[in-house]
Amino acid sequence: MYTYTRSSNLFASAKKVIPGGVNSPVRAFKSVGGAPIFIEKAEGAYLYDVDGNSYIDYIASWGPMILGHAHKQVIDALNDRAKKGTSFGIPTELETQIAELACSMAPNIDQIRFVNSGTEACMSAVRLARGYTNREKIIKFSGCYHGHSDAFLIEAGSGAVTFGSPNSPGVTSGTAKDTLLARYNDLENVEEIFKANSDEIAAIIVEPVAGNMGCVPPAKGFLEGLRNLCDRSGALLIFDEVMTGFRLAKGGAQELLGVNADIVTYGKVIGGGLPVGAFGSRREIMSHLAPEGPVYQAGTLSGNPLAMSAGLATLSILNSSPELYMSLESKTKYLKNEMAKILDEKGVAYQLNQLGSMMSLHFSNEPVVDFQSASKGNNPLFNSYFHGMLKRGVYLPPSAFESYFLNDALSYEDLCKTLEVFKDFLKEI
Ligand code: KE4
Repeated sequence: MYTYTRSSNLFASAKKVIPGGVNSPVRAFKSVGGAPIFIEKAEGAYLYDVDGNSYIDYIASWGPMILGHAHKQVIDALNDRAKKGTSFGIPTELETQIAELACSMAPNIDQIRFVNSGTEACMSAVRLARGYTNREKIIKFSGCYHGHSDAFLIEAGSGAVTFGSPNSPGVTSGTAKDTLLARYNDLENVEEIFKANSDEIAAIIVEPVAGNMGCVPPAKGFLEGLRNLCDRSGALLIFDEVMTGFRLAKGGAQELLGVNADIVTYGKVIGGGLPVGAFGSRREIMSHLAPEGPVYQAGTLSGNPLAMSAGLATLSILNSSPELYMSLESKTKYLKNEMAKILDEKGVAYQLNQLGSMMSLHFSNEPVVDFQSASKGNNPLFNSYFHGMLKRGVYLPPSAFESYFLNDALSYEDLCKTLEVFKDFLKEI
């Protein structure tokens, strides 16, 4: 039986000095109830909390830890680099090395600029698109999350929805008027918005595979339709690949789905577990960025040598092991298919969405194809599922509006253990 004494004491102390006791809202278990556990360490596919409990990890730090935790080559790269100093605010060769590698892995990107988070990457990509097109409005999709920059907190997905405040206080009406909301997988809706705002739209920003309302793959023709709308109107198409980049394939969703964006944003995997975001595009667009062009964007720790060394080690491994993606997808499909068999036997209404190494389970009898359908899930059942798995040693995302991220260190034995735990939980309901 798992006990959480030390975690609950640490949570009480944390709440005194950190708002809500966490540095990112979704970690606080607000959506699923209860109190978060505190992690002592992680290795491979396993998390170890401060009370000595271990967990099979299915969030992988919300995506970055695709190789598993404390991967030897990543840790060695960090150790070697740290001895040379941690930050200079002066260019290093490392930045060029990871930029060259990222541009070689991702389709249609000539240049890339590194920042410190996915939010910064998406915020900067929108500013670049506005500066390049000299237009002000953007289209985003309900249920998609692009970080906590003001322009995106207009019925965002992920934490903002889980947190129950889709339109965050502090976002001005002036900002909100330039963000137009569309329905994911609804091309007609996007066309209507273009008609109503024709030459004012600077960009569409979209998660090419949505991961912040659960895992919601694009409907057939959806991304191609967005591409055509942008080509016809002169708006730019921004793929937010913070989750999917270097995860769904070496070239991310662009490669897997065969649709090219104009600007692509990255985060998570590209930093190998350290704070890194990035955005890339063809040279003609990126040349608008300072110091070459007039669109300003900057950051003290952008391209930080430690973060770059973890990212470079991670991308190098991914780049040299294409079989890793097939193996990850097979493991994810196995987990999904076996969970489906168990749920069918139990007679529970469910939807299992999956693409590559991303998946999500929704207790609903309606296909989950957008934010509205994702919101119809049986949340109380989801919450008991989350806690039922947690207390049996399986750590899932603490929200029905998130995706599972499988990592390469997961073995089929871990997956079978997870399925046994799942069967045991279902006996409770
Ligand atoms: P960060 O600023 O959190 O590094 O990235 C923002 C972001 C941008 N775009 C997409 C598609 C994202 O999923 C994210 C962040 N993802 C969430 C999890 N759904 C991060 C977890 C958290 O907020 O703590």
